[in-house]
Amino acid sequence: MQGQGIGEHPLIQHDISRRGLLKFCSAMVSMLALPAGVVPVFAEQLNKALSRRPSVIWLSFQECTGCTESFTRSHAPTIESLIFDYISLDYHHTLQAAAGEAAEAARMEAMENHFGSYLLIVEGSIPVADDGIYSTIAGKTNLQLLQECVAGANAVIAIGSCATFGGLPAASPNPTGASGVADLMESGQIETKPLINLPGCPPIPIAISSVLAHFLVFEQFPALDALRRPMSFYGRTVHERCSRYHYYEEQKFAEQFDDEGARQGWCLYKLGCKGPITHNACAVYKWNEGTSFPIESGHPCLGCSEPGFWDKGGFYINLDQILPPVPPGNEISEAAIEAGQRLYEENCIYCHSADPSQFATAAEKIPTLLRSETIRSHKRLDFSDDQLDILEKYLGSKK
Ligand code: FSX
Ligand code: SF4
Ligand code: F3S
Repeated sequence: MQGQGIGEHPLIQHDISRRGLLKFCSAMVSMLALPAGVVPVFAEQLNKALSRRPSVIWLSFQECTGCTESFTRSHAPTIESLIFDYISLDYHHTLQAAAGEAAEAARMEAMENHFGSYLLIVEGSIPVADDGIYSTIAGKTNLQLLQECVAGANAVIAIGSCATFGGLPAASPNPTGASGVADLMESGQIETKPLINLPGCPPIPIAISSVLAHFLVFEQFPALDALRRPMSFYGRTVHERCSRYHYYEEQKFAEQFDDEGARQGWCLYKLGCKGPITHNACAVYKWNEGTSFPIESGHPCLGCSEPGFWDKGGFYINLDQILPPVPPGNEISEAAIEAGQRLYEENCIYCHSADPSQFATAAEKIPTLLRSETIRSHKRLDFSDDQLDILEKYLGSKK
């Protein structure tokens, strides 16, 4: 394929013009927050990578198939879905034509032929209680299947909140011991490989195709946050880009689902919206070809892309009621330490040391500094007074 220009791109034979391909690549580059100048190289490298028909094995465990549905049905056959036509999707329970032994034989063959170089996509959580007996495929537990497939993968993409953090199947009391891929890597139950998390129930389809394209082009994942989510899609909260944000600022809140505020499209904070603490780009990219997303359709954000989705905080409970209380004086509760650590890890470590004891600024100066927005990167932060207090106390406790 050396020297092949994008004019001979396989996608072009699929009625996608060269211009269309460049337009697609420039959208991907912008979504991935890469410099605009890389578009031609991106297109060229994507061409080369797709010409090799990279092998992908897609495993589905405890889930509702919403992630696959979201990805395959949200767009008419556009270039994103054609990417899937040009990778070699060697195993996918829902999409493959083969069944039973033939399907397993296809998986074994792909693993043997591409050992060390195939990409593994995991959808759904993995039950590990009672030796994993709660979900088996072809006589193997999900955990065994995952162990086998991770061993030969060059990287793993965990898709959806179930595969990333356990999601709905891990809701209390979690009888099956449902776990996400990262936890299994951390506990040594599966081999550690480069891993990216794309949470959301379901995740945004374009985040899946962009990450896939990035990996095909650069052979590595884009910049990740502390929860292994791509910063370009999960670096900001839903709240920051919400279409109802101006109502939040004007303190115009719907108090009931059928009151005048709800009819006027006011902010849903008082109906339990978790947008202020939820990192996702759904407010920008939306679903069904950009038609809508939960808040635009009148429902508060449920925090579907955060760990603890389902158990952490009731869906309709006002955030003020679940943010940890701040004790008087300089005491700090365990819940506040946990919340402070989370605030620090999700917002501060991109510029400051991951070790909070190395944080240079005096803790008591932090609220004033952040409120003043003198530092450009602080402008995107939107901490409440309680959160600033928690952050100050947390960092103070680490000195
Ligand atoms: Fe989970 Fe995805 Fe929610 Fe469903 O597969 S993230 S339950 S949308 O389908 O895993
Ligand atoms: Fe939007 Fe929710 Fe923030 Fe209100 S609280 S602006 S509805 S994200
Ligand atoms: Fe999920 Fe909240 Fe967006 S529930 S889809 S992160 S609005």
